[in-house]
Parts: sequence; C-alpha cells; structure tokens
Amino acid sequence: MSLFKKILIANRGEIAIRVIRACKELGIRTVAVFSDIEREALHVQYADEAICIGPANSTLSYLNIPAILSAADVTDSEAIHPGYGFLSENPNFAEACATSNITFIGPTAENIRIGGDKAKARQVMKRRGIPVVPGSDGPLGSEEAAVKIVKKIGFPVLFKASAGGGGKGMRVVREEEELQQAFNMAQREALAAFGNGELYVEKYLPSIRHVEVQIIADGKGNAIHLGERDCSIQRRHQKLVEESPSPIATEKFRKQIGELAVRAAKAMKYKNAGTIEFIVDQDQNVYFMEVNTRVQVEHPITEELTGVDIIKEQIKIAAGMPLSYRQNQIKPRGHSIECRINAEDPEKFMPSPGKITFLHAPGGPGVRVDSAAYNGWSVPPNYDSLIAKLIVKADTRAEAIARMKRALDEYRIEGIKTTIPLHKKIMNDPDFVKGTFFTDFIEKMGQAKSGNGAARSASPDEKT
Ligand code: MV4
Repeated sequence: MSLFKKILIANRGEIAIRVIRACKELGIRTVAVFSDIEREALHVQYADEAICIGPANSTLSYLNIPAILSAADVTDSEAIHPGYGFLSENPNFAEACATSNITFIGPTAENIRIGGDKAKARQVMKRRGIPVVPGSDGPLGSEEAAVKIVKKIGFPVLFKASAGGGGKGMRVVREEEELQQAFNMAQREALAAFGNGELYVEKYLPSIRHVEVQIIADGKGNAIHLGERDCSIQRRHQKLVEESPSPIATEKFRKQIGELAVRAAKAMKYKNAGTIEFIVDQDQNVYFMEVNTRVQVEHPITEELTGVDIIKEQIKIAAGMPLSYRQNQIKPRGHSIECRINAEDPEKFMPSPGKITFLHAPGGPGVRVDSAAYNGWSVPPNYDSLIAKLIVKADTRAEAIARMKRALDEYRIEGIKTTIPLHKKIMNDPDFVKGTFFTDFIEKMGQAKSGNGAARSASPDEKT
C-alpha cells in the first residue's frame, strides 16, 4: 500500500514542524494551516502550501473543524495529522474526517472515546486484569455508591471526573465528614468544566511517580511498546522534564510495565501511536491511570532511545501498513532527557510572550532541539507557551544530565523570559540527580527556596 501524496497538519508550533519533517523525509507534500497572527510562523514557511483558517482565537481557527476540512478539501489533502492538543483527541473530528474521505492520522474515534472517558477506560482495564488503584468499578451512580466503596477501601480517597484527566476535576477526601460535600462539589465542578458530572473514586496514593509507556499498534491485533518515560517532574500537571528510562526502573520493572501497556492497548483494540499512563507507588506497585490517544510532547526521548520515528510510524499505520518493527527489534539504548522550554517567568510561571531579539540553540553530540522559534519571531500570547524542547541523549543518566547542563548553558534566548534557569536548577538538584523524586518535586523545590508554606498551600495537590 502506498503512502499519502499530501498531508495537512492541523496544528502549529514545534509539533507542526515535527510532522512536516517526517513528511518531507517520506516524500509527502505538506499543507500548513495558520491563524491571522501566524503568517510569519515557521510551520507556514516550512510547509509546501499554507492556508489561513481564521483569527487568532483558536476556537475560530485551530479548533475550527469546518475551516480545517475545507482547507484539506481545497488543497486535495488525503490525510490530516492533528499533532497534540487542539483537535487531536476529539472523536467527532476523527469521524468528520472519515465522512469527508480524509484519513485521520491517529487512533479510531472509538479509541479516543474510551481514552476520554476515564471511568470507562479504568473499567475496561480492570476487567482485563490490568492493575488499577482500588476504587469504583466504572462511574459512581450516586453519593451512596461512593460511601459504600469508600467504606471498603478506606481514607484517603480521590474523586476524579470521568471526563477529566490531566489532573482537572480531582478532589482528595481524608475523612468521612468531608465525603458528602466533596462528592457534590467535585460533581458540580466536573459538570461546569466538562459538561459531564460523572465521577469515579480511587484510593488516594501519596508519593507517586508518573511513568508512562509509548505504544504503537496497527489495529489488526499487533501492538508493541517502545519503553517507558518518567514524567514525575511537573508543576500543576504541566510536565517540565521527562526522561527515559525511569530512574527507578530495573530490567524487570521495564519488562513488566511494557507488557502491561501492550495488554492495555490490546484490551481497547488500539490503533496508531498512544501512551498508557501509570502511577507507581513507593513499593513500585504499578497502576493503570489513563490512556493518551495522541502523540505526546515528550515522544522524542523515546525516539532517541529506540531509533523509531514515531511520526513516520503514525503515518504508515494510518495508510494501512503493518508495524515496521516487532517487539524483539526494539532495543532502547542509553538515557534521554527532555526539558520543556516555555516562554514563562522561571519563578512565577507567568507567560512571557513577545519578540525574540536574539536566539541561538545548542548543538553538538547528543543534542536535539525541536522548536518553531527563530530569531526575530514574536511568541504570540494566544497559545501554549512551549517554545522549544531540548532533548539530550547519552550512554548513562549521569552523562545525560551533564550533557543537558552543557546544552542549557549554550542556549541563548533574549527578549523574553524562559524556563531555562529553572531547568538549570532542576539538573543541579540533589534529589533529581539521585533520581529520588515524586510528583511533588517542583512544589517542594519552590517551598525550599521561598522558605515558607505559601507555594505549597497554593498548589493544586493540596487543594484537591
Ligand atoms: C492519582 C494520584 C494519587 N492517587 N490517583 C493526576 C493526573 C492524572 N493523570 C492522575 N493524577 C493523579 N492520580 C490516585 N489514586 C495522584 C495524581 C497526581 C499526579 C499524577 C501524575 C503526575 C502528577 C500528579 C500530580 C498530582 C497528583
């Protein structure tokens, strides 16, 4: 089966560039879409063709399904790559593409629906014997149902919204007296935020790590994993640093979590590239959390270790081709780390859009920069503040950290504030260097620095 002649990329920034690069190497023509304020954007310059799809407000442009389908139609694009964010996890968009005879480069609409329904995904996995945190079997019908389950599993518990994810709509409950009010508030918040008040409940596990596994599957029953990524270094559910292998991973652990991810992918008849997210407790117990039905920001660290081009695989799978690799051909080598460079104040995390007056990116052995930023470009205030991903690869974790420090020192970005100084601090932090950190690492670091409880009590972990 032949690949596509032309692909439209329904995204912007570094991920649009990443997809264009894969297409160019495969000999596929590319169409960029852009909003009014992004005529000068790099993805527009790199693509073979570019079409304006609306105003700066992404609801009217990058999220505008009719505008994107029209752009695909007038350019004779055969397929659409959605990148991450925007329409990438909208099952209605995946279906609308099919209706317009355009191939959606991603999972099936049904895969996306299961991934977006966290209670359902949990139920599917639990029934297949994949470990989940003790809690409800699917959604909670009522507050009484919640009380019954909590009696069994004990406090503390965590209410989660079925339509949530990424930490939105969660609430920790520590004692019986709080239960009713917490249930009602979580339900109301979920309804307001997602238009769906459905909740489920889990035992709340303190001091966890976020470890996820990249999978690729052809939808014909073949699924393989490309190893795990440790994404525990995050702030308010925004990841800052990701690495692979996980510093806690033994060979046995890697094999176990990889096999669980493949079973999870098969349990939901997964197609294309996806990520199975787990949490790992202090005793290294692994629990299924969520499925991310898109290519992720942090996919490059997996590419660096395995040599697999995940975007090319996505395109080939969408074109009906079988997987290019068998599991025993995947041999991750070395250690890779990614730092997300955001246009933000490195201490207050306030966005810092504006003109980049000087830019020089690091290079040299083992350094990769995925970015759409260039000298003289203005970072728009309207979108995600991610302006570059700095990825390093080396033989060992210690060498990867040394290489990352060297690359961060080389990075020159003037005119805007960036998170580069924060990353320098993280790379020098004793707990980071030892690999002994949990998801509260950044909050704790902020606390140590300011010497008071303000940063900690303001964190969403404490509110939830
Ligand atoms: C949890 C948890 C503790 N116990 N579930 C947050 C986002 C969503 N993907 C799952 N999350 C959590 N689920 C139980 N039963 C703690 C978190 C959590 C977290 C998870 C991964 C990465 C960072 C996090 C930060 C705070 C809380």
